[in-house]
Amino acid sequence: MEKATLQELLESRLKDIFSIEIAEASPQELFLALANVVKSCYANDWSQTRKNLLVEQQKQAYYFSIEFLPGKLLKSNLLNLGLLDTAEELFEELSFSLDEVAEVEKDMALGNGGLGRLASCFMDSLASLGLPGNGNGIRYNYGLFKQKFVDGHQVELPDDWLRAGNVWEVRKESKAVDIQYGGEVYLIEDENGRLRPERHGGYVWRAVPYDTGMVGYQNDMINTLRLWSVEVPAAEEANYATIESRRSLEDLTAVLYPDDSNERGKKTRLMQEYFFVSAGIQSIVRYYLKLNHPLTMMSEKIAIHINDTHPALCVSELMRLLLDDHDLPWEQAWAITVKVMSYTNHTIMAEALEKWPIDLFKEVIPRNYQIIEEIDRRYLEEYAEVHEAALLNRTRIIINGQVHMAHLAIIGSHSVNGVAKLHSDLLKSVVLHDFYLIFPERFNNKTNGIAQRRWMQLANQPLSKVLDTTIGKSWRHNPQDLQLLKNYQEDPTVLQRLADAKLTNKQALAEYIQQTTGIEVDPTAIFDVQIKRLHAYKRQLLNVMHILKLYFDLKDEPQAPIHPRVFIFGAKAAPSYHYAKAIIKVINEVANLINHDPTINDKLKVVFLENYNVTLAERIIPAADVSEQISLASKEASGTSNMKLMLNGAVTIATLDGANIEIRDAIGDENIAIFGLTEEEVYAYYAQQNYSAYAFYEEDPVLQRVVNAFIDGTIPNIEREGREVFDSLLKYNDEYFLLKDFKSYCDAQYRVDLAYKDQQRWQAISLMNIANAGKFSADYTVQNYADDIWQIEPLYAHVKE
Ligand code: 26Q
Repeated sequence: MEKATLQELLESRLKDIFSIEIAEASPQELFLALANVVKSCYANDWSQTRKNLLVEQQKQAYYFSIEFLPGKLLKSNLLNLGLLDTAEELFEELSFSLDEVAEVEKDMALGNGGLGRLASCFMDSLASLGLPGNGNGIRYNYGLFKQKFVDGHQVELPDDWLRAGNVWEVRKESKAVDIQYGGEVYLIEDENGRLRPERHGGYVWRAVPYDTGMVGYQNDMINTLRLWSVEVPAAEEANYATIESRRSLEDLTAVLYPDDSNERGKKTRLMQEYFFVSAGIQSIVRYYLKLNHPLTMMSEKIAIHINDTHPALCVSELMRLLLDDHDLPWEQAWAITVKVMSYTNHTIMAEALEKWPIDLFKEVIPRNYQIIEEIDRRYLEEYAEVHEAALLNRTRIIINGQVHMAHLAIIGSHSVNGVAKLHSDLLKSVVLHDFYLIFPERFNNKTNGIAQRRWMQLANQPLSKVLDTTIGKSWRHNPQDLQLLKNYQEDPTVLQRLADAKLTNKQALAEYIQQTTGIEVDPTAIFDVQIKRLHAYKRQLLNVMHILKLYFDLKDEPQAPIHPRVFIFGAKAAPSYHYAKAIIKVINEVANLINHDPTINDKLKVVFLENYNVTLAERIIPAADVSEQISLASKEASGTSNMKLMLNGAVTIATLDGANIEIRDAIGDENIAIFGLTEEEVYAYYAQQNYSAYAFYEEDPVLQRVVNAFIDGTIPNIEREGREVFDSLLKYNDEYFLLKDFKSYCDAQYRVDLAYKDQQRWQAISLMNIANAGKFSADYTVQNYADDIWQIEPLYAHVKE
């Protein structure tokens, strides 16, 4: 599209909506008008995609996820439609900046972290690969809380993201479905001797879908992300006359649960899970029946993916529809279900595995509970002759009065995958070992990936331009072509261009830091970044301990030859995660101490940026020199910020955990700083139960000084939090082995400092990181899901050349 055409469209939208000219428009008005223009640019392709799907009847995948984390969509849609450069030029010509307009959009934060962002990267890749793939989730009225720091403590504020409306969504009233909750279900024999459920009591709520177009990268493909919102069913308005009765209904899709590991036993959470599962499965079955094929062939047209256990009820809900509404015999319904379903596990932390008390299940979803009991009974019966009773009792679905959601998902799916090689291996050998004995053929690995369009093309335009001029533009379509950069490892001009792009990004971040926190940072310092949810296992505290060590080194010897560093943190803690909040307070007070200590002479700065989210990630990642991936080996299923930072040329300090191992394999030991216990060593400690944190503390004076700093008054204002941290390390024997890994972490940090001082060498390492990041493209990951698990193919009309 020509710039002039875009301008005309924009002008006419501004007239239509606000009756104003471009020159008088505010960024808000420009955003809304431009977003509407963008929407109209893909409107035709969206309906055409749907038509093509109906005509071709190709198999489609449905990605069920209780979280999606798309961030802002304006620039991403412009990019994928091929309009980004045009829009940027136009706005410049009109003396506006597109960035200022894009800034107006609310960051769509309907997820906690890695799992939700992965779902959104997958949506981007599905559309960009021309694959028929739909998202199915919940339209929360409030996204993940906004984080503020008050006196160094985290305070949570509501994220009222829908207040000014959401331009991208389309309400589809006609596609609403009813969701049944509660009551009692009796099984009554009908004239054919078949048991039929008869429901007494209970209530029906309405699920209304809001669809958002997922725009493919320059291929005219528009997939659909369908998010469900709760409403009072029209026929029942009278029953919801009181404010209280409405409130409990409206609570259902009001908020996202802000805990990314273990929110336990909450009825509303279970109702949410059933809500988007039942709505999604009903709408899929309805669609499938339109195609006029027998239900027994459903797996030839439909693949349903269970993203972690939160949508595991897909299994019992599809069974319910096939049995109760479509009269299929159990065996047929079960065969269909297992062929249609697949499941991804995202955690090995035992405490995060989802379980529900059976009483709650009976109360909220009685018919699904009956079906789960029957799946459980038949499971024991079917395998009784093949496996020992003890094994079956450990793997059955209902154990000790609780429904085990992972067991339901595994037994009801044909595929179970982990999210990195190590993680998938640990699933087989430890976490899900019992299931591996029974269903070895179901287990496979799909290492996570990231959307390189958002994380390079959008977030890092300076580097993208360097890539274009150096290796051509093919990497924009095919991220594997980043490999071409390897030819320039020793080319000083290219290395200098990369360094210049990095500096530009660091200057921009420095300005943001100055504006938002008042802290001055030097763009020529090393920008050392740890951005992820705050969790004990991710060991932000280990990072803090190393910072304290450097602080003491400089106190002892102010001229110590360390290159200046800015440590940058971004992290939210679950509101109920007391210990994580204590760490936030500690980091903020350490920052206060160091940033204001004149003897440090600005050699160290610590910056904890508020409200880490997708938009902030897009600012931080392009400016990072060092990427902190320091979880205790075996605990981080994959990690994805490791991939984003690598793609943007940051050098990684890492334990051999999650996808870090595959990153190391891709770039070689000389281009990454590895440290710490291996997964085998961690498990050996568990087996021998002989870890003594105190022993490490006792023998290392440096470590002593650092650990003591939490309680000896060195860091002001952390009396309570410092004691909690100190106790976690010494009184409770340091569950995540920080004291054990401290020395090797400091050594790795020292190697990084040395490497940075040799700028030529550093740039070459950075280049190798960028060049090898193509492997971690979500395009590649999603292609593997499509080939191995879903068996879906690109929609014929949208295949990229
Ligand atoms: C469960 C029950 C009740 C309430 C909330 C939850 C809940 C919500 C979110 C449990 C877990 C999550 C999110 C988990 C998550 O983000 N895991 C991360 O997934 C990434 C993508 O695979 C991996 O890269 C990370 O390693 C993993 O930690």
